[in-house]
Amino acid sequence: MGIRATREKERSDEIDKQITEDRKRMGGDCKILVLGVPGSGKSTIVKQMRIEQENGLPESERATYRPVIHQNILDSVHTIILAMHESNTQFSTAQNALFADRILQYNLDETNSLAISSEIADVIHQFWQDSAVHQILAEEKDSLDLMDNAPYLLSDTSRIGSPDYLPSEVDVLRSYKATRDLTETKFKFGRSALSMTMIEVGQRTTERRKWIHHFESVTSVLFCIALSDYDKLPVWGTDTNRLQDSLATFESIINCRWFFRSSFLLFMNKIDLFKQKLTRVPLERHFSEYTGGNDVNKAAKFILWKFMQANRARLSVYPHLVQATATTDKNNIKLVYAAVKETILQNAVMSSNIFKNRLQEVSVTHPDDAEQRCHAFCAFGTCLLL
Ligand SMILES: Nc1nc2c(ncn2[C@@H]2O[C@H](COP(=O)(O)OP(=O)(O)OP(=O)(O)O)[C@@H](O)[C@H]2O)c(=O)[nH]1
Ligand SMILES: [Mg+2]
Repeated sequence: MGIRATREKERSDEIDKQITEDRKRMGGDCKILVLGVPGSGKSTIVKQMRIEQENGLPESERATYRPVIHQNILDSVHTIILAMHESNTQFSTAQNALFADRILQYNLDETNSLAISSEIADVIHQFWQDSAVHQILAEEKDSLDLMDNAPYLLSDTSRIGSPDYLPSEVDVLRSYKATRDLTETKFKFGRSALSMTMIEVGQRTTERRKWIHHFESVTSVLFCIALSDYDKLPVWGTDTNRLQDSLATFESIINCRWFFRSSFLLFMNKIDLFKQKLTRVPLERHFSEYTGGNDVNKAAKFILWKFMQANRARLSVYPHLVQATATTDKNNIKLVYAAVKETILQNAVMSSNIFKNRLQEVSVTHPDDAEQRCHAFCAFGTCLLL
């Protein structure tokens, strides 16, 4: 073996050793923080990945979503009725007006496992057939604070309201319950030694201070944005839109010192709703510098560009367009796995002695500076390929 080949072998062995040590240090488990503004689809993405990996959700778990879905239906109908009252919209029949009053007075019954009765399910079904309801939805859909999947749930109230209803996987993905506490979901990859824990943090600004210091050693941050949020008012305050709010959150997180060794997966979610909305609400109305019309690719690229501009720390960002409610998308978990592996490798290379020596060779004066690290990493990568 020549001197050069021996040196290559030594380098390769040293990297392998470093990766093994890193894994041992992390107990073979990588932490992925799932972040994003409320309602951006964090829980749905994690649920979708579980369905993908475990070939569905157990019946017992799906059954726990029944009261959540029933509450979602009731909340959605209440929102629509109140909007109709506010705008003095008349129901098509006097009977539907009476139905609306009944629905408003109805609360989920604790003695009936917090489920809607089949009788009220019928009433909601009748209500949903009223043309005035659809008219107000067409006119005010974008200003109503209605949950995204209300039309999906309301159009299926007869099935969902039946006494033996068991939610399907799609129903579970379309339901909404705000995450209040920290939730952890573990994933294992086939026969690989690597496992990951996805951590979703209940998003309340005041809570952020409590959790942020716990996550110094996260391998990757999975940041969710809801593309269709560009015309929605922010959850807190009223001066911008939820997508701007999301951008500001992303900017503060990606440039935060806790994550300087992490990679970012940017999941651009709700592409289905985004496509529909672009034809109704021009993106340029909310982002004046955008000029691409209602072309969904141009619009998504523009939003990605805005987010990439916020990446001053120049961390690795893996963007991905996604519809979290689709059970057919099988690539999310593979993408996360690939990003996590690459991040571990990069971190291993950067902490190895040979990398430190290389830092001196390529005149890196401040190894903590992201740009210099990136430059050194590229130089080192090139030298590995020689
Ligand atoms: N149509 C559609 N709905 C989606 C998509 N992703 C998420 N949703 C819906 O958006 C709502 C909110 O999703 P969640 O995953 O609960 O959002 P979250 O970010 O966990 O929200 P918090 O826990 O409150 O922070 C749910 O009703 C989901 O079904 C999507 O790609 N398309
Ligand atoms: Mg959640």
